[in-house]
Amino acid sequence: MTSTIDPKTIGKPARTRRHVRSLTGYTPETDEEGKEKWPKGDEKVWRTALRGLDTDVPSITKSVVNHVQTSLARQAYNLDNLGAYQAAALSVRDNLILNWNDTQMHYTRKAPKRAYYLSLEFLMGRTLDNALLNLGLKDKYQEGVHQLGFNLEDILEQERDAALGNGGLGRLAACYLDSSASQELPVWGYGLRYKYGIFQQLIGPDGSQLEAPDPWLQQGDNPWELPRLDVTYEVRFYGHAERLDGMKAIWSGGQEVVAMAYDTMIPGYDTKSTNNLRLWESKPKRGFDLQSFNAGDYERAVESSNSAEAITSVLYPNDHTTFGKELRLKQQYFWTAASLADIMRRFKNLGKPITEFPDYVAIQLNDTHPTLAIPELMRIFIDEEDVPWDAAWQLVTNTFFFTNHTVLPEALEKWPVPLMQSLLPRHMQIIFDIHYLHVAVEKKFPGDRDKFARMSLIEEGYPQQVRMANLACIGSRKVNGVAELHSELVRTTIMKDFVDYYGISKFANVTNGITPRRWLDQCNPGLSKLISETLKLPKAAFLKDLFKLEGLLKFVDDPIFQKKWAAIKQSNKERLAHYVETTLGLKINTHAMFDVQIKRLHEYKRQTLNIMGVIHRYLTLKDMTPEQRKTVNPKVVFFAGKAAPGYYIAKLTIRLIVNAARIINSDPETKDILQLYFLPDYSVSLAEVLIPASDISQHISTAGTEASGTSNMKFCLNGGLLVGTVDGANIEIAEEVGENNVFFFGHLTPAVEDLRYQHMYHAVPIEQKCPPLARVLNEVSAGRFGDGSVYEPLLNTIRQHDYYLLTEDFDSYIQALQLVDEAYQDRTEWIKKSIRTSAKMGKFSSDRAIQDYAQEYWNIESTKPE
Ligand code: NBG
Repeated sequence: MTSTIDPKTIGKPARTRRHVRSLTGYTPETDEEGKEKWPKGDEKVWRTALRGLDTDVPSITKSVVNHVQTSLARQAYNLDNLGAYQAAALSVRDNLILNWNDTQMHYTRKAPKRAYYLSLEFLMGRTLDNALLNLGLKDKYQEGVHQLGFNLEDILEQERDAALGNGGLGRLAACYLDSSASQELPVWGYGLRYKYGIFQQLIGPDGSQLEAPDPWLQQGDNPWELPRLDVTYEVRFYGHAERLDGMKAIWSGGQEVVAMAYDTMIPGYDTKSTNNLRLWESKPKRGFDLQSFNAGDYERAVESSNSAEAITSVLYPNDHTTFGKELRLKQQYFWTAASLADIMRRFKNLGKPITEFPDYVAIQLNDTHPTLAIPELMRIFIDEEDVPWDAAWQLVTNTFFFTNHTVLPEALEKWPVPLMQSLLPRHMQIIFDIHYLHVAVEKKFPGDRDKFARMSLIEEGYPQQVRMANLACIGSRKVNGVAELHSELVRTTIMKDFVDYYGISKFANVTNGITPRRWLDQCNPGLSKLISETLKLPKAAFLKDLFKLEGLLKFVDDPIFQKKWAAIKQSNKERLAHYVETTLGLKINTHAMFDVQIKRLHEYKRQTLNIMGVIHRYLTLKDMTPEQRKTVNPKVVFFAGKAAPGYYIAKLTIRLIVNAARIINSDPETKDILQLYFLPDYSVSLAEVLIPASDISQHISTAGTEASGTSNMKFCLNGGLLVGTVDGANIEIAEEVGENNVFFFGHLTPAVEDLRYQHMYHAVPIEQKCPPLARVLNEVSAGRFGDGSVYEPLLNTIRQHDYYLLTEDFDSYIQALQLVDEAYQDRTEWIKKSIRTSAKMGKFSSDRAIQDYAQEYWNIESTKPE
């Protein structure tokens, strides 16, 4: 024995690990006659020992109890709801893994063209309930856990949301995974496994939003993921790129970190197909930096491991904004590099020539966040695969597809050239090379230098910036927006020059969709059951083909059906009231109309318009006599949503809502007819309680700003009506359900630009322009809802410039709300509208949206394991 160690061995594994692939991607070898060989031991012994799915109650209880005993090391004596959740989850996961294994094996054997959905966000919510539904085992597990002394509902409540996303963009990605698996399409998701997802929102004593880290992994093991120690790639940052002959280069030096895969099973509904969501975690390549250690600098040595781990430590809590943060750029490259390395390895296993890459691989870029995949694939083709530049560009532009999710100018990603040059020197070269190739544009539009400047990948300035949307556009085969109006705006504004250059056919639309499994059956089981009974169809029929809901139109005038429909809405309102009472200790009038606005806090979404409307209503009620008040339709207004931690105005809006709620809810004159709630910590799970309970929901963005919206579809599917502007998917919803079933107001998109110009250069004082709104602002200023001076910066956004045009839309908004009140008085007519609305939601299933992508973009086909 010796007490010294050889520094060369520090950080190295004791034994080198063999690269043994577990789980996915194995195919059997064949003998000389082409018969498949059993790989090891006695085939018979193996076959009798292999297990199948647990689908009957006794095997389910057995499996749950086995997990209690072994995986959890517990007994019936000390098993609480959390333990029961964990055991049930592990047991369900066993089933998922079997299906997942078969599906992956099937893909490997069949080698179909696959699509990869690259998204920096996947807002999955809870998994257990969805897995049970998709496996068709909900009733069995209900019975099984009941026999073990538990209640399934309580167990489901134990699960923490996986909240690796900010809002609509991340939830859309989650819905698309569900639809891909449900339609047996070979689609994988690729993202990052953040240690902390979107922050937990708390409300402080003064009504402000406070942020705490999201503890989603703190329950111990996450049963829904498989750490894949055998799937790792090295990712380089910094260093230098040395050009060789031609377009090739060698990139070396710098820092290398390791990406390790975590796989999450994505079960399809009513099918064995179970797809994969692969999330990458960053790790240091070595435990620490040996050179620093040898030089006696222990702290520096550990730093490098910290900096590697930092890459996937936290989801950026911004939506619609990106700052030039180095760590964010590192996240984007880390994720795209690992994903492409993985995709390339899988492609190479097929043994096909590299020129066939786009015949086997389609990659969807979810917004500009994964755009670095374009220069990265160029780098792989050119530097590693020896593909000539033009051929490589041809392959790349046949592989990628790009979805744009916003036209807000502040949301278009740009990265400073110096930052990119230092972090990704080789990619910066490639981007410049693509840029020079761009002279073709000059040829097509000779002399139009402005056009060329607008289309350039580089924005001039100090510093120069790389425009990611332009790069995503030229590197992709197709570009799409997410609702008709939005796609039209993409074509006529941010991508106009590219439309002139490439022609219109490259720029299309795929209207967003939502999964009816989670957003109808799971969140509203009562309604799903009623629909099934009424249509005399098994649930699967309409959960797989949402157009079947049209059958409900026949029952619109049936008083018995109307009554049942209304009873379900009522019980969902009571469920929400119960939630608010148990979590916040507040009592809600469930006979009032429930009016809901839930989404990220953002000026363009105009929660401010809503709260000003509520205050206006309050002031109007206060002006009434007690007799007049008796005739008023009681209303409860709910808000929920998070503000980006650095978004001052959005946070002030929350503060105003919370403080207005305190005053309004405690005013004895009005509290029976108007209540206001801000529900903290909005999440997928909270949405599942709120959405089925709403009578009316608000989607009131300034026209032309909300690309689509997806909660609007969820509310309508659950029989809630919509008050909104002529924006995003609201328009298509109205087209489907008929304009007399929605409440539209406000200026239209073409007017917005002129109005903003007027506000800028010919401003009319708010007192003249919109006296009722001026009164509301004055009351807030005067301190009616606590210290008015706090709100001045928020109020001034309306008084000065009013970029989001509240003063222009306030009057018509108040009128629309009045129409809502009047319509609600005629309850039968309201219920009819509600039924008609749900019945016409077929178009908004994410199954339809995914089929659009699969057929029109990716060119992939359904295929399922035996
Ligand atoms: C959001 C839009 C929404 C849209 C979702 C999903 C971003 C950048 N965009 O209107 O604001 O519904 O994307 O497409 O998060």
